[in-house]
Amino acid sequence: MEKEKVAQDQLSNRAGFRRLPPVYLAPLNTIGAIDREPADAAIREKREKIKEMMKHAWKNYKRYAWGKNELKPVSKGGHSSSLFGNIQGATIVDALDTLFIMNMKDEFEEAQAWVEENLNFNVNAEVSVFEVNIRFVGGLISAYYLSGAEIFRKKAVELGVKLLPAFQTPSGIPWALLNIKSGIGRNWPWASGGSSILAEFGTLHLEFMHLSYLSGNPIFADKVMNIRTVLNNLEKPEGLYPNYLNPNSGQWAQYHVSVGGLGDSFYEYLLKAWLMSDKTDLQAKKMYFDAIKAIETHLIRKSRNGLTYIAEWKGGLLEHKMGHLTCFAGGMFALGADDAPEGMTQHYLQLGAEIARTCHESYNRTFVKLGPEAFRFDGGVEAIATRQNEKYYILRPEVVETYMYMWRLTHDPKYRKWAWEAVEALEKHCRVKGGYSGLRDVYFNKESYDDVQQSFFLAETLKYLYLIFSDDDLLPLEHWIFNTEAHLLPVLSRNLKKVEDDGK
Ligand code: DMJ
Repeated sequence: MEKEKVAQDQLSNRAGFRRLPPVYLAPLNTIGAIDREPADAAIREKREKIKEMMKHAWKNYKRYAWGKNELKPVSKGGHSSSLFGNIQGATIVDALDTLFIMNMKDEFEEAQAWVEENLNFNVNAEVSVFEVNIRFVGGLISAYYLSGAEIFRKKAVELGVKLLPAFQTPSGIPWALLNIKSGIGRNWPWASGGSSILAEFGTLHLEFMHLSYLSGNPIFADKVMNIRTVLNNLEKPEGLYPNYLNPNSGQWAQYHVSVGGLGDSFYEYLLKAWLMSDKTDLQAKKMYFDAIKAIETHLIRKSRNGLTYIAEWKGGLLEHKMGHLTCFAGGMFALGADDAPEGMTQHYLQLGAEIARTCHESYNRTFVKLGPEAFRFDGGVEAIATRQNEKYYILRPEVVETYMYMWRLTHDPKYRKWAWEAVEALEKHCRVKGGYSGLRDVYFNKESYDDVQQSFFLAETLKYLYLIFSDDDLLPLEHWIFNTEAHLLPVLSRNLKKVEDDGK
């Protein structure tokens, strides 16, 4: 009751809110969200194959795990992850926009019907604020902009309100975990000194800005702008952002810096906040370019044989390891290149290409041609996992995500070639009768399945692959921002009002 009251007070007490500038959204369902066949027959065929993969993943989820969060493709049942508490239907919400852009109308409609009838946030559930935001809030907002169906907007805002109590900490840096019934938050027990995690609280910005525009309530934007202010005001060691921040003191807790797990999408969201604001959010731009400059100085290295990699920084010492998660950074560097400080555009495009190459090597040096969770550059090895617990592949998207940006921005055919290699490897080693499964060891010549079809396989991996074999006018990058789960958020254009007025 107390939590409900706080949420209600926050929503009704509009007087004290700073007004947001008026923003005019693109007319729904217009800009490049409608399917178009590529002219080249060979490309069309490849794209069709990827759509068939989506059908296989969806059909089996529907048959064996409908309404559950994820599918167990080998044992053919539902898989529940503690990340969503007992919120259900992660695969359905994560898949919505992929179904839409692949023109899978019947499947989209059955997913929408499930959301209307069954998606329920009135549950006693402790959830990961980050995961629920990127998958559920992001997926619902994206489905709303693509389809115009009001239910998605309503559900996104309803969930956004449920997440607000997470911000009730002395610094306003949110808790990682929140019970969405009681409104009680806490941090991961393993996180250094009770800290919140940079990649988690730093990956709310895009969705929360849209929640404010979609609800007409600035509270969501205020919460994430406060996170921005706290981070901007803090002293940064060597210009770097540590992964751990204590929400009580508002101070860094441990000097561990990573562009992979625990840090990754914070940097991505700085860049995308700049792009999504139609390049008006100058603070985000500055923080992004300052951050990647420091990263380049302190974390990026070249191996003996010329592979560029991004290491992890621990209080000044480098661990020469790069995570699969870190591979998204190639696409990020390339996406931001155009707006780089003077003379640096080519440099960042090149850096993106080098990271793409390294990540491709990490795939190419395995038996299955899909990359491990982490690979190392020490002890005489390059781009190879040396520890048993780093050899798995869980259908992650980051490498094909980077190929997608590199393809769009350079049209170098090697990215389509590499993407196709990944498709063939997925078909050969991850496809099973009941869907797609992750692998326990990518160097082993006999598949050992982890028996999980991750929801991000449908949200991200298959979407990025499909886009690589589509024309550039399907979801043009100037109009759409992909959240970190590949959900689509339109640029909040400052010119649309003018266009509308001129058109009258
Ligand atoms: C996804 O949920 C998102 O891409 C997130 O940013 C990182 N982890 C997974 C995919 O690997």
